[in-house]
Amino acid sequence: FYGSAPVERSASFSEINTKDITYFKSILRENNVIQDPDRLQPANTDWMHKYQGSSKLMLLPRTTEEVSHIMRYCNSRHLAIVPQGGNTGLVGGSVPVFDEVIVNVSQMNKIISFDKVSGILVCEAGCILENLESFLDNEGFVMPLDLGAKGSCQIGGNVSTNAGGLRLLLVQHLHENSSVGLEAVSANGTVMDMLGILRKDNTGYDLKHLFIGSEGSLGIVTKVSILTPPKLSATNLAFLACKDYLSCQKLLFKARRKLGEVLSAFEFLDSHAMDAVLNNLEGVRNPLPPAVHNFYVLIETTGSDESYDRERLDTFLFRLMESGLILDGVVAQDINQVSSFWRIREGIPEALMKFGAVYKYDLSLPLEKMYDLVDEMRARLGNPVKVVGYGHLGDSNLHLNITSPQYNDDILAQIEPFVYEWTSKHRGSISAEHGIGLMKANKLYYSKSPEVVQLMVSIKRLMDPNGILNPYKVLPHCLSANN
Ligand code: FAD
Ligand code: 2HG
Ligand code: ZN
Repeated sequence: FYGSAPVERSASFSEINTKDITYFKSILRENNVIQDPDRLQPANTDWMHKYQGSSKLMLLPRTTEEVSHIMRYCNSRHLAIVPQGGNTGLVGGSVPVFDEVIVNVSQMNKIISFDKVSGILVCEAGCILENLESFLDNEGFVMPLDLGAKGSCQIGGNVSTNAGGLRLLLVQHLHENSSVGLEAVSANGTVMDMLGILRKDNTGYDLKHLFIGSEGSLGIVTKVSILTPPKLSATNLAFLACKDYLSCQKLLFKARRKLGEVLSAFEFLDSHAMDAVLNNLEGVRNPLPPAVHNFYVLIETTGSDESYDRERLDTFLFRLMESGLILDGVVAQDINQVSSFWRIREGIPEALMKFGAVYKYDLSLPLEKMYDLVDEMRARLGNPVKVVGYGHLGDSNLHLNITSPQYNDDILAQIEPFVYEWTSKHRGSISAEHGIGLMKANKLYYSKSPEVVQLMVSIKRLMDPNGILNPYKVLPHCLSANN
């Protein structure tokens, strides 16, 4: 595995035998016990085609009770498990490392309830994000998160990775959304109901937070309740060009002051990301031809007063064009243009994959330093490696992507540990939103103190004493519960 120290299969885990298969067939529908290699292959391979497991078994439970039976049995047999949702994770967390049993909750995809007064949605963990978005759209509400992977990722996966995404400025982090509740099944099969649909509930430890962002290492999330805001009628999207990174920063500063509460997204991409999208994705065209600019920014506003919000944005953009902070720009005139602008930003990961191998770094860094890392990396690596910078500027979240025709140890040695040391030196985080997974399990110390890592290990040992849940992930390998 590139990007992680070699890891050995833990001898504490059993191997699947025919009795196990018979048991699983007795508690699940027979066609939800998958042994067919053709169906296992995509579940063993991650979205980037970087991590490859060799699981011989995937289970598709349909109810919390079925998940509970699976866990109880696997725990007693010491069978390791990988919880899997849409398998869009970018850190090697959602696929087996060896022969772990894949437990995929995609069949648990029902909406349980929606309260139009409170805006609280309760659903099963396997609901696909885009389906929830469409459901809520019909009800006049929106999901409080949005990501490029919405067509495949599941709400259980989103909660388990504490996914951020494109509209964190408008909505809150899942940890802050006052009504995110969940139901989870622990390693020994116990069902924990923390679904809470109340805005206020100070009855002791708020344990749902342990599951938000724990990447399947503490339990399987089976249901989610989430506070959804009403859909506001006035959305505007501008696609802008800037001459340098400093101008992007100044633009953010001014957008925060002048657009204030209606500013719902502020994304940036450099010319290398733009090139990748224009050259590698079908049907995408440059909204600002003919010039090629160094940086592009997407600004979205979301409010309730259509004409006032539009005027506010137009005045803001006009002044910045006059002052030279923006070199060129266009505001989307209709829904098709809105999606074509978003397609450019959301399509970057897919476009980069066409170059071959992609080394991905998802970093939180102080805004003013963020792009220095991209420049330094470019100088360090030289040609023909492509170094691309883009991300959620409004959240100080850089996506540094480096592409080469194949994964290569020499390139990796040029990137790591440099990138982690650089991030740590600037007091950044080595994972802003994608999580730790397998890729960064041994890198945790760059962002967390030894005392905090030790506490994480103690919690893992308490909740999963046999270490069956997503082994080799999240925690440094030498400290994993099964060691
Ligand atoms: P998976 O990939 O299946 O799993 C991810 C992790 O969660 C694994 O560790 C898995 O074991 C665990 N898990 C999954 N389901 C459960 C469950 N029910 N219970 C317990 N553990 C579970 N991420 C962002 O934060 N912001 C973005 O903007 C963003 N954009 C993306 C764009 C693209 C094109 C792609 C491919 C990925 C993007 N991601 C982004 C990363 C990824 O989509 C998110 O992390 C997403 O939340 C993962 O959901 P999933 O259902 O695919 O989970
Ligand atoms: C995004 O913001 C995703 O597009 C993916 O978080 C970022 O692929 C990446 O590096
Ligand atoms: Zn992102």
